[in-house]
Amino acid sequence: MKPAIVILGIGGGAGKVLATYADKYTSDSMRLIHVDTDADGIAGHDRIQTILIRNESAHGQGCSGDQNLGENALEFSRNDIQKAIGDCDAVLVVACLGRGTATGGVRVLSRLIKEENLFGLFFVTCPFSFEGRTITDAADNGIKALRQETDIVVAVRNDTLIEPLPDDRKANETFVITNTVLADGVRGLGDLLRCRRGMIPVDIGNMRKLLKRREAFCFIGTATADAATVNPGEFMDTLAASPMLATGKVLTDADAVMAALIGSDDMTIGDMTRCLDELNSRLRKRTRTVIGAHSVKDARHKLQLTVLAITFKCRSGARAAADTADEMDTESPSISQTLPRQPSLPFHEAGYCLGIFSECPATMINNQNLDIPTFQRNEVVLESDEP
Ligand SMILES: Nc1nc2c(ncn2[C@@H]2O[C@H](COP(=O)(O)OP(=O)(O)OP(=O)(O)O)[C@@H](O)[C@H]2O)c(=O)[nH]1
Ligand SMILES: [Mg+2]
Repeated sequence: MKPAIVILGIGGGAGKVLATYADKYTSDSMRLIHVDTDADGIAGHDRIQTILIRNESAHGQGCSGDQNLGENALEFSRNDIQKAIGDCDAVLVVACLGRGTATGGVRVLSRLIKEENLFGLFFVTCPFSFEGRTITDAADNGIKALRQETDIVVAVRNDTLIEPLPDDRKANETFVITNTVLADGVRGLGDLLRCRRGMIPVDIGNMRKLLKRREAFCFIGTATADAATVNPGEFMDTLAASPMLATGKVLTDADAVMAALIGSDDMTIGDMTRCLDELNSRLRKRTRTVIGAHSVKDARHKLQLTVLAITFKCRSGARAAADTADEMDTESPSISQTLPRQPSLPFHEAGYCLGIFSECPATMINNQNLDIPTFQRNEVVLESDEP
């Protein structure tokens, strides 16, 4: 049968995440492909199809951080990759950005996925800050370029994977844990993709709108429960205790939440409703949500919930204020009554005031008004028909 979704890891870091995924999710039917320029990094796992690129610039020893080499290498092996993903209809690309193969190669993959008319979702990590500016800047630029070319980029900062862990945890164990959290993220995104055609389909259009060209970072949580005995409250407590969500109020503070509930075919409508209601009850009123649910045969009487809590890099003033008001409404109504009120200031009366308060002169340089229009300050993304 045609595999609907392919998980394609590119570069050394992604290979380790894929290997962790293959070990942990043994019964899942996703097809896994690992593409790398480094023979040593190739995930030697019998569930993972590998494509080792050896061209004149990458001789099987990696790209040593050179993104142009990475891009050329992927371009060189484009036919092999095309053949490997050809019969799927969605590709989940996993890439740890910052060095050569993945950062250069994702550009080629995003073009290829578009040309093949496939649905592409990019799951990328940004380097640990201790790796230094050169690598973190390379990853930042790579992610910016990728966001211009493709709609759905889900990014995780490696730093957020280790923040919850105690300082005295052994470094090698820490990497095992971070790769497990990332493998869970891959699983969750795969579930979201599976839910595109589920009972409650994930609204991909909405997901695209939320993430399009926007700097967003995500935190991943997962929980599993027995379908026969699930208690929605405990289920959600388990989710909230996942390593990346356990630090503070990640879930409640999220700007957007994407969630997929996958159950076996004996999942009841009652359990499904109660679990998703419980999840919604733990979010702010204004958190935007994309939620899907699906039942599958291979779920072995389990319910599996994955949540991506998404934070936009710069919250707009309006949104932050709305969130504060939200918090006051729901958490401490008495505070809102005691806070001093700032008198409201009128806006400029000119035909197009750009949301500037009266008596504040515009920032004019060389006869040009450099004040930023309100909608841009608020990071409002304008929808257009342009591809
Ligand atoms: N979370 C996690 N991140 C990793 C791991 N290994 C590497 N990374 C991250 O991935 C980034 C890129 O490293 P690689 O994936 O090895 O680079 P590459 O894409 O293979 O590029 P070249 O080695 O230059 O060919 C690093 O800077 C790290 O931030 C890992 O095991 N876990
Ligand atoms: Mg490498």
